[in-house]
Amino acid sequence: MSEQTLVIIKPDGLARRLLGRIIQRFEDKQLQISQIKIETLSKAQLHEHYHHLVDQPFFPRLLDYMMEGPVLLMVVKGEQAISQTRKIVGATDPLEAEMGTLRGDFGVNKTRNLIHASDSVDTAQEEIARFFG
Ligand code: IDP
Repeated sequence: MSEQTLVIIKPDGLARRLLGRIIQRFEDKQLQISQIKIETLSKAQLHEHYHHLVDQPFFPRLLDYMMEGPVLLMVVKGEQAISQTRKIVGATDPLEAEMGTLRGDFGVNKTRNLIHASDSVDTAQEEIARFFG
């Protein structure tokens, strides 16, 4: 089934000049980038996006990381795009993520894990609406 999902390449992905290699992985898997933009996210947007984590001890660190610089936001479209994208991205902790996944290959630690991808049909819809209207 064709789906859409939201991907955010976090600030270090841009600072480390990894955009080309990251986007290539999605295109290699026959997924399509249907919308794309680069933007610096505000504290308010991040509170909304990470509302399920605001009470976590690492939340201030996550906010600082996500506001280090601009992020790249994109809508990725295709067959089972949500689960395919989560597979390409890998586990939250880059030390546990499989090699060959983006986090496994390029992630630094549990906070600085390079990339975000929606985790369900409902969150994908919500996140695409939040960032692309
Ligand atoms: P996900 O990004 O793999 O879906 P979530 O649990 O939704 O994982 O967490 C959102 C983001 O918060 C992660 O991508 C990571 O940047 C950060 N994070 C999650 N858990 C931890 C943790 O235990 N320590 C530090 N940062 C974390």
